[in-house]
Amino acid sequence: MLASTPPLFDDALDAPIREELAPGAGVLRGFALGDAEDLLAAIRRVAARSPFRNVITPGGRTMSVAMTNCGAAGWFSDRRGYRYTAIDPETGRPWPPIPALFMRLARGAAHEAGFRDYAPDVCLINRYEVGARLALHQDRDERDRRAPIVSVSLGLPATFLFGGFLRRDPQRRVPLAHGDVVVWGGPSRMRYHGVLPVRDGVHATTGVLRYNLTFRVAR
Ligand code: MD6
Ligand code: FE
Repeated sequence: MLASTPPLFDDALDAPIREELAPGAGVLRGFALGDAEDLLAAIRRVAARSPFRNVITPGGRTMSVAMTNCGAAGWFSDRRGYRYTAIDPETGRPWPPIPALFMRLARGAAHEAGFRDYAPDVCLINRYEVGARLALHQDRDERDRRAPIVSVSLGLPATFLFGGFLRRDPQRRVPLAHGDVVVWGGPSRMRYHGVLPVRDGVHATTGVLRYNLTFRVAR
């Protein structure tokens, strides 16, 4: 676990440098860079089967972030609440399987951060247009709240808000760029976090969009 291992100071210049955010949480800068184009192609294939949609919160607000999922279950929300479903409510069919590349990347990143044998069963895919944001929240709908979340940023940069265990705790602002991976588990798993509104810009690969993959052990 990140919490119990000393920091690794890699000699190799091309090795990702781990930036610890808190015990159990860290950023692997550029970890997904080499796979970025293939990841985006895989996202398009998933979205061809389970399209991006802007779900409604239980409070009745439409989320600015568009979402889809792959895996044995997917995260969904409507007026009845937040939950994981085995069937995509929009298509009536199971969510597409997690692409092999996604699994390799998620396992590799978790391993790099000290979490062995990571076996996510859900990958939530978020798509941010300019101005889209994710309000401060805890990821608390998963059964296993110790297993890490692996979070992959693609496209336009964003500012990740990284807080404490209470909503009112102060937050750090963590810039996340194309290819950065955040691993988030152990004692930090229940920290509040969010994403500031994505700023205007154009990314060479994704244009005016930011994508984020978050892998979870949900069921
Ligand atoms: C995002 N990420 O970066 C949204 N949750 O687009 C999350 O909500 C998140 O990045 C838990 C752990 C890492 C994350
Ligand atoms: Fe989250």
